[in-house]
Amino acid sequence: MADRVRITKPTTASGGWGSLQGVATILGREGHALSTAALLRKQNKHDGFMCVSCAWAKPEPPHLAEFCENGAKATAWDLTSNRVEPDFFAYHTLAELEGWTDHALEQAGRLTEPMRWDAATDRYLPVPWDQAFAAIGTALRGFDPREVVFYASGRASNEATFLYQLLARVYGCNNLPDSSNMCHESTSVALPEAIGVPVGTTTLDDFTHTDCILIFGQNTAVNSPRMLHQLDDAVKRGVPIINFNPLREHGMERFTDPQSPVRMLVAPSRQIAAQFLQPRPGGDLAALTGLCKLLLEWDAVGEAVLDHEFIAEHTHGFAEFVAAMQRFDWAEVERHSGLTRAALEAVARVYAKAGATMGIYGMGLTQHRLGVEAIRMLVNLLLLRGNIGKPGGGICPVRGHSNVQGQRAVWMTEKPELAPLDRFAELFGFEPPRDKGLDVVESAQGVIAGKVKAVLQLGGNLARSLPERGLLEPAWRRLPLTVMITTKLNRSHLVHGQDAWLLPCLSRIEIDHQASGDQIVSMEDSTSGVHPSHGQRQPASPYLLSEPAIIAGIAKATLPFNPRLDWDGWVADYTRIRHSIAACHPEWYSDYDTRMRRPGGFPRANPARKREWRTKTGKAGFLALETLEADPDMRFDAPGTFSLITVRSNDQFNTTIYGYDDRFRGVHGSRDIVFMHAEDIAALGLRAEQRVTLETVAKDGVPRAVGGLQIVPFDLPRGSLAAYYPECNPLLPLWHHARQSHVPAAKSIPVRVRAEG
Ligand SMILES: Nc1nc2c(c(=O)[nH]1)N[C@H]1C(S)=C(S)[C@@H](COP(=O)(O)OP(=O)(O)OC[C@H]3O[C@@H](n4cnc5c(=O)[nH]c(N)nc54)[C@H](O)[C@@H]3O)O[C@H]1N2
Ligand SMILES: Nc1nc2c(c(=O)[nH]1)N[C@H]1C(S)=C(S)[C@@H](COP(=O)(O)OP(=O)(O)OC[C@H]3O[C@@H](n4cnc5c(=O)[nH]c(N)nc54)[C@H](O)[C@@H]3O)O[C@H]1N2
Ligand SMILES: [Mo]
Repeated sequence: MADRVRITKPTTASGGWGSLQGVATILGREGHALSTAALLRKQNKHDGFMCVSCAWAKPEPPHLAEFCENGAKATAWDLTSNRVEPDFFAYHTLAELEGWTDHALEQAGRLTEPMRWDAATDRYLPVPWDQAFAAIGTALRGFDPREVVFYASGRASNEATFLYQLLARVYGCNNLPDSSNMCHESTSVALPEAIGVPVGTTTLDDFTHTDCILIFGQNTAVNSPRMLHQLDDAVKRGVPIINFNPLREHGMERFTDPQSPVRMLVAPSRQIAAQFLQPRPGGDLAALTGLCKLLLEWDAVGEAVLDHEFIAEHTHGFAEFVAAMQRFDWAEVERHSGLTRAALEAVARVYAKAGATMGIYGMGLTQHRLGVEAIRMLVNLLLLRGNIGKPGGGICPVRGHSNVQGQRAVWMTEKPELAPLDRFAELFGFEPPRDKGLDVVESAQGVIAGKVKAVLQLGGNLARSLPERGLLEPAWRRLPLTVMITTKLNRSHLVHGQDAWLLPCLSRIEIDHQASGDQIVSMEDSTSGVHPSHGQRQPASPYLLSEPAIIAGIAKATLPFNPRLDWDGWVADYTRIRHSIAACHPEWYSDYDTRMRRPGGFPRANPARKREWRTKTGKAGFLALETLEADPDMRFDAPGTFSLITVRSNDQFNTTIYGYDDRFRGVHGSRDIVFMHAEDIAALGLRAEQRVTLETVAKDGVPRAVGGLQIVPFDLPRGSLAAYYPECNPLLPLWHHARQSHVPAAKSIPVRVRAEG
């Protein structure tokens, strides 16, 4: 059984001494405090490396220390002095390792050599690179390409990712799911229809001009802490910040700047959120509807709160939208949002008076059954006052992985219409497949049904990050081939296919030496800024290859010879990869290599910023909503049914668990917990710290349960629960995903609570 939880008062200030202590602890634990501390000064700097943690924008000029507690942890975790060398497996069979925690697996250290699973001994054994490529190539040539999935987790560079998607397409499929499929795909579906681009419109500059910031379901202090600088600057200017989050996230309430030692000593932490509203999970759809209704009502009685000029010139669908808003009554808005009309009026008043306004959001909007619709409603609200394409205003999806936005931009996508296939054909002399590929949910369905035969992973840990663990794990073990391009050991390497490979790669922080010299790679941040990243450290092992070199090795061993696909030339000099990317899409990437090297990199073109709407009608689109229910197919009001939110702690990066504390939520020593409202605890006759089992409420006959969770009382709406991802992923049915984008609805899982023992 897991460790017992220790509950304390939450740390109220993000940043500050707590954050510095967190950095010091992790640096010490990973065994090289001083040298890593020196390295951190290079983090997110133009001549340094881009952080491997989040995708938040990199200002130019940067702050003196452009890193945060969690970025420092991520750097130290990559550069650990621990190693998993082949003799590690002489001591540990995979069956034994399955008993290890996810934390212990990754903490064992960096993988050093390519390895293949040996069934006779149940161990990974080293294999030279050329033999590994030859064997993988032979295996891949034996499959129908449509049975093979090429997954990427959002960390790999634009250069590696471009080669990876080319490998898949020349091989013959568009099965290119990305971590984005579990994350911001709702954004990629919602925004093109609304404003003609799949990405946000704001830049760092907008933070200095904005008059109001609305944040929906994004936990800045934990998941993109460097953004606290921009929020803090805005607060100093008196800009109201209004937060919508079912959980009272203490890290979002106060902030002390760890970069300002004087302020840490003399000044109390500064209040970040001016107003904090706690909707029900998925209640944002109704809350946003309420806000829009209020503006429409006030404008109708003569208060000039709408930007009619903008609406007339730049939008379509306004009349239908107004009619739809009128169909919902206030009782419905209040019931579905869990917020009172008065609370929404207080927010609408601030918004109606504010000049430029930004709408920031994260997984709290995207990971719902109606995640796409919720984003469209936020755009509706912004459009009402002309807040897209004006300085200080705009929509700001906060991306997750450090290069997830860049990956989708360089055509890591299962949707063939989003890739310049004709250009690929012309430039590289092959006929790209034109049929739609599998996204993450469809890939997992294919694995369970036995239709998918092989999965390649460029990073990531699908055995942990995907829904439906109970059905997926046994199916995964039946896969004929799994190939993992990876830095560290994780669960997906233990729950492996029949023929299983570990191909260890360089971390981005390491020096990548190729025939033409040391290489630079590039990535795109949440505000479409493309930046270079220079490796700084000697590789963890002399046997490691870079991601581009591994992809090229597989490609050459798998694909027929084609002189226009210069795999060796690309690997010898990544500048050539950037030239190829630029040739595929000059509007975005002309002079890629030159522009990337300028201080601050370059912004990828974004027509919506200039109010150029590349939608079907040539205008920005209002969406007329049909329902306010968070999940029209599920009854959350049935007695005993709770809506479970799965969240990240301050001590993890996705499936990478750094430790067992979550100081912002006052949780220490365990992740096997469930947050619950005090009155719900009492109503069910339970008590704090008691262990319970959660069971999914679904009628498909699949048993889904997670046990051993200790109750932690927390400030969240009654009827909702929160617990940690990935521990609770067995509860998430594969079909419980956003209707339009297929993003797993990880923020509203219908569950029941059962007392244990
Ligand atoms: N340190 C660290 N940084 C990270 C990551 C990490 O794991 N650790 N992960 C990276 C990745 S891949 C991503 S995608 C991002 C994720 O960053 P976020 O988008 O912040 O994701 P989460 O922490 O999953 O959830 C965000 C917030 O949504 C709230 N929420 C849940 N349901 C609702 C709802 O219905 N409505 C509203 N309004 N809010 C809701 C939760 O309480 C939580 O505070 O962070 C990236 N950065
Ligand atoms: N219930 C629930 N499920 C979720 C979520 C949720 O909020 N709730 N969030 C979803 C989201 S937003 C995301 S993005 C996904 C993430 O899902 P994944 O992309 O599958 O998982 P990660 O934990 O980001 O991947 C971690 C692994 O990547 C490998 N790795 C690390 N660095 C590198 C590198 O430089 N190169 C290579 N090749 N490999 C590397 C390491 O082996 C590490 O173990 O999970 C999703 N799943
Ligand atoms: Mo993500």
